[in-house]
Formats: sequence, C-alpha cells, structure tokens
Amino acid sequence: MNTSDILAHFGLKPSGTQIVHSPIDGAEIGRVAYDDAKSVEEKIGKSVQAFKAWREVPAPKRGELVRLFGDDLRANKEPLGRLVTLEAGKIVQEGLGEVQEMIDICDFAVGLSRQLYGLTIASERPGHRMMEQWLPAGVVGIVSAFNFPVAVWAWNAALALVCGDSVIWKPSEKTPLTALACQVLFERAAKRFAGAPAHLSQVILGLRDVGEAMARDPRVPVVSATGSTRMGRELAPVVAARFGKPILELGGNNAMIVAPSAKLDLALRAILFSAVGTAGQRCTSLRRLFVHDSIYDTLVPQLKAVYAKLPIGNPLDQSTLVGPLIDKQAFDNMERALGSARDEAGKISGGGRVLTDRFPHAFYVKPAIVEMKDQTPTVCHETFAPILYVMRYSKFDEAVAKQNAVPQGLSSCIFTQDMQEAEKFVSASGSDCGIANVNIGPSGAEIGGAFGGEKETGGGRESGSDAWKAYMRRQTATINYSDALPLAQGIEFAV
Ligand code: UN1
Repeated sequence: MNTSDILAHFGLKPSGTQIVHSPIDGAEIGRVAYDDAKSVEEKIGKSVQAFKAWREVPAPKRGELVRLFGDDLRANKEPLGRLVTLEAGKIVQEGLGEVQEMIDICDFAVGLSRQLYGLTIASERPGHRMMEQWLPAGVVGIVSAFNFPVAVWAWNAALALVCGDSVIWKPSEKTPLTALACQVLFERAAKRFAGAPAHLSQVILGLRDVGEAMARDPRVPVVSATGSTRMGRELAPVVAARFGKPILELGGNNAMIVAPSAKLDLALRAILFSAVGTAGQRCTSLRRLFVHDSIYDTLVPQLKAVYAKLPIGNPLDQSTLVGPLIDKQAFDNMERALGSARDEAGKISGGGRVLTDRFPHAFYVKPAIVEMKDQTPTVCHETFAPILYVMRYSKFDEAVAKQNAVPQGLSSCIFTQDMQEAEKFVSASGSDCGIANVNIGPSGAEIGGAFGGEKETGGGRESGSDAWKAYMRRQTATINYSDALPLAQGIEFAV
C-alpha cells in the first residue's frame, strides 16, 4: 500500500492548511485543519454530554465497545502500522508493534471492565457498612507525543472508556494523521455498538495553545500527558491550578548496568534494541550504559563493531533497523548534545547525518556511542536521539548510585547472573525508577504493568496494574442500616 492508498483506506482527505510531512523523505503526506480555543470549548461541551450518558452504561457493557474497537485494530493492524511508519518514521516492525500494543491494552481493558472493584471496610459503628467505590471521573484529556503516536493514546483511552469516562485527544502536531485514523476506527466500532453516545472520543489538533485550553478547562477533571519534561512542567501547573488531576509520563534517561557475570551476547542485543530502536526516540530508550571494568574492553569494541554495520535507511524497507529522526530540530538537538559531550572530554564514535543525497529533506543519522569518563551535565540531560553514553564502573554500589544520580526516573536495568546483585537492584536501595529490569533492556515494556516513573518523569502511571484508578474518582460511602445514629469517634451529641 502506498501513502494515498493508506489515507484512502481510512477515508482521510486533505482538509485545512496545515501540511503534514513524512520524516522519511520530508514529502507532504496530508493536510489538516487546526482547532482553536472556540472549537476546543465546543468539543469539551460535547464530551461532557457524552460522559453523562456513558457513565450510566454498565462497565462490562462499556468493555464491549472496547472489544469491538480492538477487533477493528486487529483487522487494520497492517495499514495503521504503515501509517505510523509514514508519519513517525518508525521501522515497519515497530509500527506494527505499536498497533499490537493498542490491541493488547484493549484486551486488558475488556477484562478490567469486569474488575473495577472497591473494598468493604469494617465500620466502627454498629449497623453500618462502609465501602470504597470507584466511579467514572468525567472527561479525560489525553496529550501524546510523536514517538508513540497511537499506542499511548490507546493506553489511556481504553482504560478511560471502560472506567466510564469520555476522552479528548490532543496528539502531537507532528502526527495528526495517525490520530485521525484511530478516530475513524473508533467511530466505526462505536457505530456497531448499540448505545454509544456521540462524541465519546474526539480529537483536537493544533499546537501548544490547544493543549493548554484543554488543560485549563475545569470540565476536564483528568489530563494525562505523555511527552517531554518541558511540556509536563508547563502543563501540570495549569491543571493543578484548578485542582484537576494530571497523570504525567515525561522524560527518561534510562540506564543499563552490565555486571562482570552478565551474558554478554544477551546484553549486546538488549543494548542495540533499546539504544538504536525507534532511532533512540523512545522515552524508554537506553541512554546511559555502565560497564564493569573487567568486561569493558570486551563489550565496548563489540558494540562499536555492530554499530558500524547498522542498516540505516527508509523505515519502509524490511531490512532497515534505524529510520530517520522526526525532524531537523531533533537532528540539531543531537548535534548540540554531541558537541557538548565532546567539550566534556567524550570520545565519540558514529553520529552525523547520512543519506543526504537520497533524502535531502529528511534527517537520518548514524547512532552514536560516546565514551565518557564521568557522568557530566550532558549525560544527565535527556536528548531524544540515538546517543549512548558509555561509562566504566568498578563497584556495584557506585554503579547504582550513578544510575540514580540523574533528574529522571523512568526505566533501568541490570545484566547480571549474580542473584545478590539482581535482588539488590530491585530492592529499596536499588534502582529509583518506575521500571527496573533484570536481564532485559529498559525499553519495550509490556502493557500489563503500570508504566511511568519518578522524579522528572512525573510520577504518573499509565497502562496496566491498577493504573485505572487514576481515571476514576474514589468515593467512601457509609450506609447506616440501623435504627440509631451512632457518631464516629464515640461522640455524644444529643439534645
Ligand atoms: C514512550 O516512549 O512514550 O516501553 C512509550 C516501551 C513502550 C512504550 C514507550 N512500550 O518502550
């Protein structure tokens, strides 16, 4: 399928004046119209109406809508995955993987729709029952980034929908077409489901102002934002100022420790996938590698040899492993980071733009390995590009301390066969991240676990486990079925 076939498949026609470029070659692949404050305001109004009807539908029935949507995703995995490749520049395997992640979260949410449970808590008063229940929260605003243009929305939307919420999605301005395609699929599923209110899921397109308008609106009780720490720093106070609930999944600066006992072949494969996969543009990408002194001179040369052979190119080609960066700004950021690392005595292999003859309007780069003596300020900063900072360590505790000594706290891992090290790594004094893996790279998390991290990563959790609770409001309800009115704390208050 070529670009126009895929767009036609989703019924997407150019509308509006905003040009969408493919990072593959810089070519125009579509045009969209942006929302403004007025249309955002109207869409939120419609979302409130949708919520009022949707919250009355029993949760397992709501799950049925998500099941139908999951069916549509299964049937459209190939074209949607390709559209992700065209618009975000991911290789085909990763585009398909992303749609698979959407399918998986739909399955999870369908089961969850029968498991939205509360507790019954012993009351101190006779003839009373106290319970905690979880009720639909309202309109859930979702802000997502270009690098996971469809999956991140699905993690949020599938949960929010079974929780009885309506959703409004502000995708990255770099990837509006994939969002519109998801909207088309969702509307198809909603049509087949008897009783889905209109406007249950909507998309708002535009720049920062549009996201901010949504964040400011008190009719949106929950705003889930995935993207850079800079974005979160701006958005979260706007939501908090009106006492809305933000769910933040922001930047990462993920590390791997390779211990003396590590299976180096496994570590090598994990490093490759997590450091150069998605051209280093995952929030879970591997950015810092701590290698034990005793194996440094074995592992690092091997890594450099594999890097030198990486197939960089058109992400639509099956043999490509490294596609383009999203845009020129991403390339400039990479160049700047490499420049500062050099100033900080970093030894750089790789880096720099390639394929300029074939793709003069796109930004393909050689992934870079930068050997650093210390964890300098540049290493502590997240640059959304395939740069891997490599450092030596000699003591386990020192490696864990360095791993934790950055402002971000998303994902982390250790490669070791030493049980003590593995256990220490996931203990209270080990990794301080939201994700801590043993003998697995830091990226490519399953949807079943809660996803997110600490510190500048924002503290929010999306996806699996009990992340659903953030999309509902908690209520403590106490029922008196006695003929008396005993007060709590034994207070007597009789006239
Ligand atoms: C992101 O980059 O924002 O764990 C999400 C992973 C994917 C999700 C990444 N499941 O790498």
